[in-house]
Amino acid sequence: MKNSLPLIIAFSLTGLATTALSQTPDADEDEKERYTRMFNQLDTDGSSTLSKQEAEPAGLSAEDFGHLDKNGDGELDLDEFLVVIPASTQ
Ligand SMILES: [Ca+2]
Ligand SMILES: [Ca+2]
Repeated sequence: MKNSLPLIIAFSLTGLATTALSQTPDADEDEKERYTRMFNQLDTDGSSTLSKQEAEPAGLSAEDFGHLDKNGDGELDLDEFLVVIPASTQ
């Protein structure tokens, strides 16, 4: 008798293939990419959102977290996280 294998859902490494924007290096885009990479590194469980625990290593206090979590679902998605990018670094 053959067992049907249960589906293994592998969330690790969701290949977010961002197009390389190397031709027109935009400072803004560069920052965004850097923070996006940081976001992905912080997202240790690969849920595409940051829990409070995951955001902690980035230096976000629970209070900061609350401010950033605009929709109040207790997680930071990438859009919410990218708000931390300094508007202009002069
Ligand atoms: Ca996560
Ligand atoms: Ca949220």
